[in-house]
Amino acid sequence: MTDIFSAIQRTAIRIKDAIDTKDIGYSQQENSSGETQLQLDIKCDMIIQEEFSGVASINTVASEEKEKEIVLNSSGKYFIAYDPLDGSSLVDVNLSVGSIFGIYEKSFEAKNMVASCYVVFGPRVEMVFAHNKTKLHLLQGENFEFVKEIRLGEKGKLNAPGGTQQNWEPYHKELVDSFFAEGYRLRYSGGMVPDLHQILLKGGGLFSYPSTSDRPKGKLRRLFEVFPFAFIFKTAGGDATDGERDLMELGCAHIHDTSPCFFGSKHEIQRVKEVYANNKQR
Ligand code: P6P
Repeated sequence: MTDIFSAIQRTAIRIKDAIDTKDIGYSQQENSSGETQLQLDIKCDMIIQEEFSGVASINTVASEEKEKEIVLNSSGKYFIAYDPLDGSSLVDVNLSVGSIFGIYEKSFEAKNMVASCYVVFGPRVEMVFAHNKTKLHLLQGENFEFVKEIRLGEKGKLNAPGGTQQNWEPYHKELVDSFFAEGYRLRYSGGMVPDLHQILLKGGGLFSYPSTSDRPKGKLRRLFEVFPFAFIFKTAGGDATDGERDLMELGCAHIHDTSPCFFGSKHEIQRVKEVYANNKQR
């Protein structure tokens, strides 16, 4: 696993340089989710594949920016799914963005996830790596230095409600509003990585990207985004659900499948499950 940590460290340094390059605009290509790719998306995807190609323990990679997975070394142990630069369009308005990595053994299935990681590119470059514990690292020069273990409180105070509000189910709006009525503070930038990073570092709360009328299966991708953060939150003492099931119990029929998702402290996730269960019966 240290070889993968080191490879991710190398990608972070190269991606930080790529982000600092002046605006390199949109390409003529679309990714598998039909989103027009920034040239920066393509560059970051190339950087990660290049660095991972040199790691003998990596068998296969799957990128959010590519239709299919790619076998790098058929005798390798690990399968890595990654989003090279999630929320890349936020670079144009100078907001934080991030790379997300899900590390699996044998196959791209949540039950086979053994570690996950993200790198957040903000005023500082930080990495959170979850294996047996969830650990925060800060980029100092060419190396990430360990800062601390991240543990979530039982209950938090931040609320990050994603998705287009006019397309929420009424009971989802009631759920979100109930937290605000209890004094939770709105913290939502539109970047999954910094929004979840803030909840992890500020002791907890709730991030939600539900099923909506325009996206009944949610927007966020299971392999590249949902499973990695579910693993991180659960390892840090929090929880993660699709409203009904534990996110880590979900399957994944296609590498670009999505899921409604909620990540947070245990108290908030319990409330989500209760509200969704009550409305399932209606
Ligand atoms: P919305 C960015 O495009 C992204 O994939 C995640 O980083 C983020 O959480 C979500 O989409 C934001 O989506 O619909 O709220 O703008």
